[in-house]
Amino acid sequence: PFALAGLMAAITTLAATGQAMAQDFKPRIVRFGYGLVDDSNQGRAARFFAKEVEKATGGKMKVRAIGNASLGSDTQMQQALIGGAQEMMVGSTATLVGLSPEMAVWDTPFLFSSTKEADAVLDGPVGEKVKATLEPKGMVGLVYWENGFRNLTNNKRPIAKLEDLADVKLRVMQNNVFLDSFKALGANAVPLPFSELFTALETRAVDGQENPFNTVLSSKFYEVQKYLTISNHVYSPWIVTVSKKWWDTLTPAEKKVLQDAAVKSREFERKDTREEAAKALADIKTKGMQVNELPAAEVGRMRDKLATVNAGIAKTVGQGTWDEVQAAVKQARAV
Ligand code: TF8
Repeated sequence: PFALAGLMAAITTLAATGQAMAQDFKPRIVRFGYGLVDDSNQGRAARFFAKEVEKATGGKMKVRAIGNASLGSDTQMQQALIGGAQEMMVGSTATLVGLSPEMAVWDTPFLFSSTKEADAVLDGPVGEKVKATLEPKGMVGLVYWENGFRNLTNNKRPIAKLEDLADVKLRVMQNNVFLDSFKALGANAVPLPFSELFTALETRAVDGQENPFNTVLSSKFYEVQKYLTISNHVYSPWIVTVSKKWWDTLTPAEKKVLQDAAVKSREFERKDTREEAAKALADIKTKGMQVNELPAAEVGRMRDKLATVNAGIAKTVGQGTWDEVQAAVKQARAV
């Protein structure tokens, strides 16, 4: 009977805490926008995040994961977050460079050579520091997700040597590092929002693009692209952000729920992305794309050519941030 009484007391306490917690949360609708299709690593992680938040708030805070750039391209959503017209989004760090120049450091070609390095640096002190530069611009960065290592696709030919890029009209993200990088490689680089990319490829307005395997699959680029060249020329992070205007209206308990769910979503997303990427090449071949690996010697030439953009990146992000990132990579590599 004694044990039973203890158990009853414990249950009562639990119920009371549960109730008090539910009362901590006001009913809120959170519009969480993203650019890829629903059936993508981005979409799956956005829905995972939504479920976590609903669970933690007893259904009070409802996250609507809205994909396909239905709420706008990355840059349009950023403006909506800053203005307070939208609560949350996830998108490329590369599209934030116009607002926060420090973000350009993640666009450094060949910065990371493994996902282990990427995780350590992005989740470490310098990653936090770069993330924090968003706050004065009107956005709060929660966590980095993995977009992944980028590879080339195009309709002209397999890229077997650098010179093969010469007359390729290549879509790049809207950011000077990407523009300068591909110009340095000799391609005809054209900046375009991701939301316009499929149509641009389909109508042959551009010949090619570069993105991780996952996106080549989820966005069905294999339908409109013949050749895929494995180059792994840069690792792209995504970043989950919140409107600062809206963030400032939240209680500490609500902020904590979002932060905790974001960290859980990061673990989920990276695992999911890596599992998908590991199987992707076989899927891409089945879909009919011709796949080649950029020969090591040519990767070396690509690296050399791209090293010329590094000085520009260091200037954009500040020498201090550049040095900190380089040191963090070195440290991660040594572990
Ligand atoms: C790109 C990026 C995209 C992201 C996504 C829409 O090529 O790699 O994956 O911007 O959030 O634009």
